Amino acid sequence: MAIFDRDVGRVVVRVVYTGPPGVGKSTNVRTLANSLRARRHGEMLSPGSSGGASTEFFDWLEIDGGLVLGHPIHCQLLTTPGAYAFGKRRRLLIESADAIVLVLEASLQGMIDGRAFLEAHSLRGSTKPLVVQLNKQDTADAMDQGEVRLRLELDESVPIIAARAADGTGVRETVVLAMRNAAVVAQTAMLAKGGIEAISAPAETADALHERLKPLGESIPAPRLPDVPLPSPEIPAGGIWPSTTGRDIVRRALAGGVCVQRHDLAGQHGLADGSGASDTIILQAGSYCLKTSQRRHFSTFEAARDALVRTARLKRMLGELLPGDTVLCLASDGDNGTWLWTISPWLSTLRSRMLQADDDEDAAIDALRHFAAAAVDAMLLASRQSLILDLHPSNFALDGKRVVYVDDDVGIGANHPALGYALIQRIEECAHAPRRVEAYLDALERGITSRLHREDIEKLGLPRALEDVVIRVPSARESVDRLRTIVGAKT
Ligand SMILES: Nc1nc2c(ncn2[C@@H]2O[C@H](COP(=O)(O)OP(=O)(O)OP(=O)(O)O)[C@@H](O)[C@H]2O)c(=O)[nH]1
Ligand SMILES: [Mg+2]
Repeated sequence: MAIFDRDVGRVVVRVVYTGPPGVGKSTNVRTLANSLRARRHGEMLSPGSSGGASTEFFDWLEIDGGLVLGHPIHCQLLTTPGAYAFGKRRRLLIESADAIVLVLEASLQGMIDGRAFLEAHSLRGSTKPLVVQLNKQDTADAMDQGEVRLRLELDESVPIIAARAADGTGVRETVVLAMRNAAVVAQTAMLAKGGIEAISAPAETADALHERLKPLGESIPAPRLPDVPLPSPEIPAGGIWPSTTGRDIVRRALAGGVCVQRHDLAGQHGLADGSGASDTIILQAGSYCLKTSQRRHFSTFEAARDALVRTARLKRMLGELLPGDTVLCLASDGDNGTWLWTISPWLSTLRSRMLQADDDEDAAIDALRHFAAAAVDAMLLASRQSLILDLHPSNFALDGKRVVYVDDDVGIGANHPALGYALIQRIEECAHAPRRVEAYLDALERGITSRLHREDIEKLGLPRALEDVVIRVPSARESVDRLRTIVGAKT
């Protein structure tokens, strides 16, 4: 709330930088503290900080700049914590702002987080003026302002500034616009209330604000996790893949400070529908999935590192089937050994899409078509690169419009033992819904005809694989025969 502080003879306004965890809010203010030495009052403060990289209360920097109705302006620049656990503190800080800067990462994931953040904090259409900063333009998949405006449905009145806060680009443009917004708010308040005296009050200090925030939103206690060390961005070289971008992704995944173990998913599909039992530990951390299992526990760091190198090589061979932002990371537990974790975006699998789509014919058909495309991809990998995927819909997901393989098990071999069963199982499951079966077979036919060669079919032993499967649902027989004919036509 803009006020006139008689003691300093200035109008005091507050600009608050907010946004999801790890997007670069503190980096913005730190950069300004270094570049605006002449205009700042005192150092940048981070009260209550326990020394970690994430902000727990706020960063604070006071700078001078501009005039409002002839009175000099003094601006408090603040950041909020990004971590989900500090939501109450974040809300109070946003509430106290005259103008807001929403910092987002310019990536696809940044847009998903940004949209959720806009909604959760009602920033769209808020009475507080907003500037959006698209940070980390130096990363590979950075989007431009036009695309972001469309994706976030921001109208033209909200400025979007491209930035690389780490090297200072766009930082000053952002603060200039936000301070101008805050000055307009102050001017409007002064005119509405009848002059400077009407908004006269002592300005809040950083200490006072810290006291106000202390009782709020103690970190939400993390639920008890299995006795397995979590991945960390501090892992030494050789313990993380890809080595260049991996640390940032791990940091982002853990930035929320809350991991939830998803007992409901691990092993669930195993015994129930024949895709094998599982000893997997699955954690959800914000919009990321962290996975490990007893089979990925090694007695020495070296053995775990060998497994990481092997797994990374296989992951790379997945090509387009590898989800973006996938990381392999070792986590050591002293003498108790080392665990190999996979971190990837949290995606809904084709299996869960099929289950959710039970009453929705179009959604079910869409999931089956994607599975058919994934099956053809898997056949190509098996035939041409001897890479064996576990062909079950719970192991595939949609990453945007792309089908990806989310399981860690990738085998090497000349033939794909479960191929026939994997293809026929979907027909049997949907035998009660002829439109679904037809759409699935059409999609398989298209893929097999246009993408597989006769040599692929022969190498995979596909006709034999289909003949060998025992059909358990009599009404599926005709459709299975059609699949056999499709494959037969290629040989
Ligand atoms: N590649 C790249 N990294 C950046 C950029 N800006 C900031 N970072 C890095 O992003 C990480 C997080 O930055 P912070 O400024 O601490 O992020 P924050 O939004 O304050 O994070 P919380 O306080 O946890 O919410 C740091 O490692 C920064 O160096 C940028 O423009 N490009
Ligand atoms: Mg911060």
